[in-house]
Amino acid sequence: MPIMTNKANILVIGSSGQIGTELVKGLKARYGNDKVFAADIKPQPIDDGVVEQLDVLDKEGLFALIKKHEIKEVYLLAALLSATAENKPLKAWELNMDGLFNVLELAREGHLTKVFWPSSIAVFGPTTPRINTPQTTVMEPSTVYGISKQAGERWCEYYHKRYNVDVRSIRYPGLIGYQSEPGGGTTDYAVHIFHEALENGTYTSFLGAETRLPMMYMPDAIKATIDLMAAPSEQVKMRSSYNLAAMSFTPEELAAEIRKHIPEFRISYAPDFRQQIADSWPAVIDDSVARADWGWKHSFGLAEMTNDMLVHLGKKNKAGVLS
Ligand code: AKB
Repeated sequence: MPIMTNKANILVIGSSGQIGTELVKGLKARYGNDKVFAADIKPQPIDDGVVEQLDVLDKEGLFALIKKHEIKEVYLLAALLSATAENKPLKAWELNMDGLFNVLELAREGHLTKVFWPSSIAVFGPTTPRINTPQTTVMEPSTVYGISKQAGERWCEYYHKRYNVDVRSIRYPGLIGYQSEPGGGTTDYAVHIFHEALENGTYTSFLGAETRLPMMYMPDAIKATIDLMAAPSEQVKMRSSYNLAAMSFTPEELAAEIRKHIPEFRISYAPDFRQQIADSWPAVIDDSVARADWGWKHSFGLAEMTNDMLVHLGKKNKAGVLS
């Protein structure tokens, strides 16, 4: 049974990705199966519904889908993440910016009432304070992904101020979940490590042992996203994007936490080009503004997240390492 009724029809674009896979389930649980529609450029089958094929760069196709399902709210998750974007800078700029413009324009034209667009800790750069990075601070991103997110934030704020578009956003930290694979980010190691620990007992990290980054367990991220979109408009004071935090750890600290469950687990380090990206990002985020404005609160720290990941992945693991 859905928790809430009388909600507008919702479209999740990028529904087959790391966040989309879990967000569709979370939205259906909150608002009901019949209210939530999924679309992706490469649709993956889901248990309880159809996934439409959609390239968000095709504005006419997007508009047709919005009309077909009487969509009023869009969660736009289609994007190239930090590591992939470094290999395809122009493609990343096109997808990350034009996809956003297509959705913002449909909202400006009055076809949508609310838009969610994800930003990232990648909006910060090497000149940003790395510890307790404030909501408002120096932002000189050095990656294509970060530049696109920084520009996107400015455009979201602009569309809100100039056209009254109700657009809301979160600067996601690295996200960790057991239901979906990450796709091309710098923080992906924190998901891969669990799979490798359970399957092989070893993992080679592409970030160095002491690289501290902000991270969040997926159930917290999904709850934050849905809660932000459900918050009364006057509580959403930041129309660029909100800092959001739950935990910060290094690969070494994560490995030590995994070893509490799998004592024989071993980690080694072979940093690659993603090290430079990680080094340009904050280590610890100050999210007090989100907590004050719309009541954000995380539930999972390092120990709780690690335990939950291993329980869920362990159950799926044929070798039954944890059972
Ligand atoms: C990435 O690593 O690119 C993403 C992000 C922090 O936005 N997970």
